[in-house]
Amino acid sequence: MPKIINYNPANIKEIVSEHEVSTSQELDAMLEKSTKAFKIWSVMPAPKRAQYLMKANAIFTERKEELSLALHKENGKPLEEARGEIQEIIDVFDFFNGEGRAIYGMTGQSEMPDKAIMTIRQPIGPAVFITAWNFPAAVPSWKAAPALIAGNTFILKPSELAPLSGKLFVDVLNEAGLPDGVAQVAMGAGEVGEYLAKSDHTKIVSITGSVAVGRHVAGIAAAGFKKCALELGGKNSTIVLADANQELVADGILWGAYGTGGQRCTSTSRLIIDKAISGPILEKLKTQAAKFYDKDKKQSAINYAPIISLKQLNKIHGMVQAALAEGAELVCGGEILDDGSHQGYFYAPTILKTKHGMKITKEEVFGPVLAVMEIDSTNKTQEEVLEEALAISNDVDYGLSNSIYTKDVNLGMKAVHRFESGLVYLNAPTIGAECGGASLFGGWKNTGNGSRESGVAAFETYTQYKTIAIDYSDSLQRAQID
Ligand code: UN1
Repeated sequence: MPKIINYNPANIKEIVSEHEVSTSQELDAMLEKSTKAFKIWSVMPAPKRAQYLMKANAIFTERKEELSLALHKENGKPLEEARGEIQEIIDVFDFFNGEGRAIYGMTGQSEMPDKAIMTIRQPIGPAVFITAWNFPAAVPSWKAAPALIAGNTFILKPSELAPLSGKLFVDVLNEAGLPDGVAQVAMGAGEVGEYLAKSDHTKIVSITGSVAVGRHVAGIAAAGFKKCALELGGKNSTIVLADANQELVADGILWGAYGTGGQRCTSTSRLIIDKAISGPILEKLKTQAAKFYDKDKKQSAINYAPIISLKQLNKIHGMVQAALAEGAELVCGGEILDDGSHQGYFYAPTILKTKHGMKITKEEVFGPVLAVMEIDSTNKTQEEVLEEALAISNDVDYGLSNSIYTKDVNLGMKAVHRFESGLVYLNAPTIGAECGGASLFGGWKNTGNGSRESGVAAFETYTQYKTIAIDYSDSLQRAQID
């Protein structure tokens, strides 16, 4: 029986967990169970469903430290960040549990007398979640909370690079007493996700991953007319105008570009900056970035995330090398951090001075690499500088998260409206999206297909509309005729 061995990427000698890969017979049994459980779960009143989820949230809260530690080990992100991720589950559940009383529909006005028209939202059926390794606990919760509260069941297929947190997440839900088969987990690589997505039992597919995987699975979903939610890559930028608070910019870029080792979909990978102020800011960034590791020992410090795998580490290094060959200038970093002990997969926080159009300014790196593009502001108004910066920012295939630093409210608001992305920040970094309510997560262009997660719009994925017309006139009323 093939096995998944889950290593700690910060200490590759440590095995965090082992999992059997689900066989096709096991997957078939899960799919059938999911359909059966849907019959029970979907007819339960939503406020009652919320009670189960509130119980689960009490367990998440109680076990926050234990779950954070497991996540810290399997993904390698600093414990503080892992705690933030478990907190994200708690926040998402808090929000959607309240929605158990608020999955609103609408009422309208009939064109005929004594007739009422209303539209309600109902669950769709079993869902399959295919998730990535960078947020192995929070992202499953973004999908599961709205899916469950709306009355759907699910099977989670976590990334084989970080499967433990997804399994623990589903375990907690079951411990909270969910009916058997409502929440399940399947283990394996891409083919397991594909098998589940293809099944006739599956009515919803939600994926967080690469554009290539998203395109492939979306094709499968489309052929089966299944609802499909995609949350794919990003090439996020921060624009910095000359009047920005420089300390704030340095702190924001440092966190945006190097938090989680640059392995967030929302990570800052491009800095578009007025040349008049780039010197001191790059100097600040260089000094701060150096604190993430010991240059002599080539070892990472405790507050810095490793790269998830050797394959990713080599890919990142390859992209940096290619950028240098294309004419980029190395400001700092550009090396694999290894003192010879091969303990973990760390990459030095890297800054490259680039020109817009180079490959590194267009393609997602998913690592701690910042491509800087300077705008010469000599004889230009700040408005003209902003125009140039926005043209560069928007000239990529992705549209997840962008930000701008300026104290000028007019220019700031202009940018907020003109960025082509689902998330936009003013005087804040591109990472750290909040959850719930009006805070929706998702992107434009190749980042997705318009679906949104973690906020109230997630119900677009997990419910279908039903319009009900009630004629109490006791006569035949013909629409559009009488
Ligand atoms: C992701 O990278 O896919 O906005 C999720 C953030 C986090 C979630 C990122 N709350 O940075």
